Amino acid sequence: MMTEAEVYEFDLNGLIVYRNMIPPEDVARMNELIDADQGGEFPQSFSFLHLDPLFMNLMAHPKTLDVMRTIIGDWMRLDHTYGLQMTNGSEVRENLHGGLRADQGEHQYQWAYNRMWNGLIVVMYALEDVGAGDGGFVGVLGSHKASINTYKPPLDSPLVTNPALKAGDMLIFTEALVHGTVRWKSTQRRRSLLYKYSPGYSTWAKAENLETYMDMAQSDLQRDLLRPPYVGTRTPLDFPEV
Ligand SMILES: O=C(O)CCC(=O)C(=O)O
Repeated sequence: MMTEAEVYEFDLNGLIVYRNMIPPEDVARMNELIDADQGGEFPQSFSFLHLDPLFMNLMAHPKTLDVMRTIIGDWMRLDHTYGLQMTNGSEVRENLHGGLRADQGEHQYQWAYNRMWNGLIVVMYALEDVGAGDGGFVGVLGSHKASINTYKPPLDSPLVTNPALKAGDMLIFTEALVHGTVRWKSTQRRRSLLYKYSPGYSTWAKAENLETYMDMAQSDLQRDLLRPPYVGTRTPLDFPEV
């Protein structure tokens, strides 16, 4: 579970970074697998979960699930995954989106009974370094608790933060945070893997899209993470030791 200091930070900001989540040799292997799959193409958004058990294992990373237990609770499920990559030549649709109760109210952030309650949560792993000001992911710290949803700051506002990450780091944020993308400015490429998790009762993406991955799951834990949303008779995950 998250420490009190980590909960404080996530509550205050709506995002938190954990360092060194993927060992460098796995980062290198993942990049190789993705490069091989793309065969010289460089789509801005790509799928990867089917490419190798490494990616399915990352879905069930013990530390990540332990953190998500605090953020979502014991009945979490994988909602959907995709990769994002950019070069400084990529045409990026710069934007801010999300925010408290956006998307039919799904993007929620609330405290009740001494814990937080969340909707869709993004776990983003960097497979390449992101320097401050490189661009890519941006967020408005604290906006998951904003009282105004008719205004979003301009992208060049000092309220818009561009967190720095090293390859292998993990950035977690709630979709209730106002966030988005800006143009990539570094001469090195951006590449991130996004694993999005929901409470067990809800889904943001079409839940049936996950069916194709069931056969690739390596364990009951992975199969349980791939379950569609439901409540009655749902059992909590058998969490691995951290
Ligand atoms: O990382 C990015 O560029 C944006 C990600 C995003 O908008 C999202 O996960 O909803």
